Amino acid sequence: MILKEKLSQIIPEWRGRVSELVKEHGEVEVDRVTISQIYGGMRNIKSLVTDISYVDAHEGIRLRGFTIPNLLKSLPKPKNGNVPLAGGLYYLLLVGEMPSHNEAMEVEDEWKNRAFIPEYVLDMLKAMPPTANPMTLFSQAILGMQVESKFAKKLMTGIRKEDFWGLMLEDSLDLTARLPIIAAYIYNLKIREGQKPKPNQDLDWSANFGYMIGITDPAYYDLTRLYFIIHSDHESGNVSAHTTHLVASSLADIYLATSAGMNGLAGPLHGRANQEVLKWLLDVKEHFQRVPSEEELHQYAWDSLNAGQLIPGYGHAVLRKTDPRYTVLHEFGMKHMPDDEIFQLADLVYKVVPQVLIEQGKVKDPWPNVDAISGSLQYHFGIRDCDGYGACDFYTVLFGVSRILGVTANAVWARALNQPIERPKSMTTAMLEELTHKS
Ligand code: CMX
Repeated sequence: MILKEKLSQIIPEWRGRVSELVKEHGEVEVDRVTISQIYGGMRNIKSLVTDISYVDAHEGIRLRGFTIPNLLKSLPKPKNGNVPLAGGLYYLLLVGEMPSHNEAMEVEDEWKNRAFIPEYVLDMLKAMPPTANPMTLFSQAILGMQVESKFAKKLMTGIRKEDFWGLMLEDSLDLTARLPIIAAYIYNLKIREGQKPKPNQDLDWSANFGYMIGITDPAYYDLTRLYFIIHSDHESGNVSAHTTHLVASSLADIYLATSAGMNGLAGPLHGRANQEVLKWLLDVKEHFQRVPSEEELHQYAWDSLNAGQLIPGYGHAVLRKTDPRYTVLHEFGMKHMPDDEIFQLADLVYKVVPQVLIEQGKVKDPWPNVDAISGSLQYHFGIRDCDGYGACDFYTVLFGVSRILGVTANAVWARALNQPIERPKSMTTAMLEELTHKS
């Protein structure tokens, strides 16, 4: 298998590089930690390492050194589409080199061969009440498949530490291969009378999701490719990535770890913001019974803030500029749906809300993140009405399908480099007060 071969070649060199760094320079200080950082959600405490992606506050994400626009230009594309293959992205995340078209297709084929969902998973999802949140079902499906973990089985029978990563890779490929089918089944359970999804052998991993929920528009297939690439990774400190890393650090397998990560993604301050944004947009439209003027929206945004509400899709813990993932989705919208009212409203919000947040003076980043626009594009293609409200509680599942590419790639590398169990130290308030007396 191409990924295993490539990784077997490069892992020994990385092991040497890391062990020399720690052995020769282990005492070098990276940064200081302040009391406000300890109380303030550990913002900007540099205590994690990943070579897969890096977020610069002003430039945004780079995946293996590639900015989002560069990535979209350089990754191999399918013959029948204008946006790259997720198989190529997964190769890049894992191996660290831009794949050829053949190499990207090898990963896609690897996924096709493993794209099978055990019947018990479908039964389990079907048995849940219709009101169950799609993210609960998604996390549950992942956790349910833990019974098949090759890593967990071998760990019980004894396996050398150096070989852990190979089994993490096996599990990661099994899991990622199945995710579009699981996501499609959850969607179909909600609004397509539980139709059992059957992948189309002629389509790639991303487009197949669209096919399995009954969409045949090639523009939507391009949107799935774009969506699954840009949400894949956002360095290691965000809740979904960090949770997955933390849980896997206890030698939990990839199913246990990513299911936990997905529970974090389901929070409204993280991945669920994409749904909250759409609800916000639909509320605005209902309130005015049309797309409002800039002045009306300015007042509406102020009223939301004055009522103590967040404006979803705006702000970020690291970014301090418009998220480049927002920009590429916006470009996609301008090309495919410039006249769509909800897309136009999302666009208007971008003209108005940053100014309102700047006037309020509280947020560190008044600019849109990826979630500010992603739902409106899904809505345009008919992914809606999953919750009887018009919006769709399903969007975060799509974020999850993509995010698992990044977190599994990181988990494979964490095992390859033998990263130990995570265990930061806590202190008491009295201890911190005591420190202030000394300083
Ligand atoms: N609307 C209103 N107030 C906001 C705000 C927003 N969009 N973003 C931040 N604030 C407020 C915070 O609640 C905080 O208020 P208090 O001082 O009263 O507690 C203050 O501004 C300062 O916050 P910050 O330092 O700028 O932001 P954080 O790093 O603490 O939080 C984030 C970052 C993303 C959680 C926050 O900006 C937010 O809640 N945004 C809206 C939800 C959202 O879009 N989340 C998705 C993020 C991307 C993702 O993970 O998918």
